[in-house]
Amino acid sequence: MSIKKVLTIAGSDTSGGAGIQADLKTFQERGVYGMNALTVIVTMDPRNRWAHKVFPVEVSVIKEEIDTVINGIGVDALKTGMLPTVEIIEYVGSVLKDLKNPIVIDPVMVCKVTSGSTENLFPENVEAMKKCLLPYATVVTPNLFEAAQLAGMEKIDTVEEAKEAAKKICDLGAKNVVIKGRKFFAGDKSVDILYDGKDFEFFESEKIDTEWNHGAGCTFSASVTAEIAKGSTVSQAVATTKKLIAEALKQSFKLNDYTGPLNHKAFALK
Ligand code: PXL
Repeated sequence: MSIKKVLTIAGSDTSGGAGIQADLKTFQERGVYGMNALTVIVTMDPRNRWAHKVFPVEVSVIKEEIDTVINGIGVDALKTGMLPTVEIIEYVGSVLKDLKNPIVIDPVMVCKVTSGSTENLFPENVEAMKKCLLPYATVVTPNLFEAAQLAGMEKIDTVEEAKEAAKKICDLGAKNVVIKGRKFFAGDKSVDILYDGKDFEFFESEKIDTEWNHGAGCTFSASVTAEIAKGSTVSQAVATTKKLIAEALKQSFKLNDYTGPLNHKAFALK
């Protein structure tokens, strides 16, 4: 069988909506075979406003996981998600350096805990991501906060600032960057910006206002990875993904007072 094989090097979201759980669900729905190298286990405190705790996996274990998949099976494309320590980022970078396959870097820095808080969980990791991951990225998929951090900008409020950040991120070695900038335009549109080092492309969808959007970033990068593995260009992969994310957000649901995921079923092949 010629099913495409994809790997996610990412964390476990115990609540099931983000992390490797989102990645594997999305891979399944997009018709590719998903595998994982687990980097960290994330738990949430039901008695303290769902505060996140992170438990990194030993680098020696991550090494075995990656060896199992890459040398034991082989991949058509891979993505990275939450990489919680500088040591893990450096190790993963040393693996990416020698790979010929498309690589999607989701530079996870925040978990929306409550009230949309955007505090970098791992501020010390930004420099390591810039140095060890971005040079090997076929595409990097930051949200506005992550794009600003990678570009060394205080914040991104306008399309012009997003374009400036995209250029800075490509200057760090990424071949393409897609900045998920849903808040740029007032009204009912959500707009993402793709930059390929030369030209900008804008992707629009209906803006879905829901509190229950947990896992949207992981799902976005997983879908882009799956589409690229199947042969899409980066631009085609982003276009398909943008449409499906809007649908998945329409079908999202509440799990408890703090969190609710988008619905990965919306990614099903038609
Ligand atoms: O949504 C970012 C994210 C990524 N990866 C893992 C997570 C989260 C947020 O909860 O738990 C493992």
